[in-house]
Amino acid sequence: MQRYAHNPILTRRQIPEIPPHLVDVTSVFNPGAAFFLGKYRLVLRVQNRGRETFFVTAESADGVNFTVAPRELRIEGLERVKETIYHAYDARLTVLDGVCYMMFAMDMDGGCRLGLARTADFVRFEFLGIVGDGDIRNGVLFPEKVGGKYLRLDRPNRQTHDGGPTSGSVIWLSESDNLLSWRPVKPVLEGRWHYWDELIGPGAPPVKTREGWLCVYHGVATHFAGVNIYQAGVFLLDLEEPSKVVARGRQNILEPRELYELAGQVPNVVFPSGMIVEQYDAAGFALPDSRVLVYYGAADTAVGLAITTVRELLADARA
Ligand code: BMA
Repeated sequence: MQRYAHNPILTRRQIPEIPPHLVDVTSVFNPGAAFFLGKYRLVLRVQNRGRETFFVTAESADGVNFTVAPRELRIEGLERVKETIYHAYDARLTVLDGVCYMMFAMDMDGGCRLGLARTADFVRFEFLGIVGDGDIRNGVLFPEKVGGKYLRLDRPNRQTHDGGPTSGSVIWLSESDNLLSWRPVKPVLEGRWHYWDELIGPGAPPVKTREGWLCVYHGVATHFAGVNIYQAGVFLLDLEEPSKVVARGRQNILEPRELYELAGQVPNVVFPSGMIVEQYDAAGFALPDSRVLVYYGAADTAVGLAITTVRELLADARA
């Protein structure tokens, strides 16, 4: 992938003052992305100096120059959750049947939960519920039903070290009849110990291509002293049987190299969370030569953009 020449595309400086919570914010990162209602749209994770987390939307006509909305995104109905939600973050956006769905992580006392919301206008977001049992993160919804079921990839969390945040090394396929209650189907992809992707999690929602479901994910190398390295990679799932891996790239496709990826709130992080494919054929398959915009969190501090094509990502998955 090629980094956009004027990266990062969003930093704390582009976040308008939104009193009382968002004044002189610390960071903006891990955006959900979708092309919806004729515009490129992001749901940003914004953190203030209290290390409190908020969602803010942004829109763009070209996928590169974004205008950030001067208001917090409040998810209507989230107050129905009676337990404390310490942080809601890492939105993943999927347009399905003309509605934009947002799956996101919620840090709560029992661990991390997945929340689901939807919007028809990108202004009002309606909370649909907590979708999934147990400690789980990185839920990404498929853009259509497969075999009559709604599908998502997700990543159950396990304790990796005492007191540290939970993480995981297996991506699962889950299915649902109504988007609200979900069942795990099968483990799909495992971390590769000793290499770049030891811990893994889904990145952006899968994209339908003639060769399979194209998936971008993040991998964490944990075997270096000092600091973990977060990178992006790509794999391909079978179109009809998405629990089957067709191909998986051996190397990462983006790794921390630029200063804004190497230094920040969490150093050495590129965290892909949104992917927009610009062109599809009449049957809904991504065109091989379509431009692909991959949005990622850089060092948990800023938003980066990497640009490629469907063809290149498919080749990377087979390399
Ligand atoms: C992951 C998640 C992401 C974060 C990344 C790097 O486990 O918490 O939200 O960007 O770590 O800190």
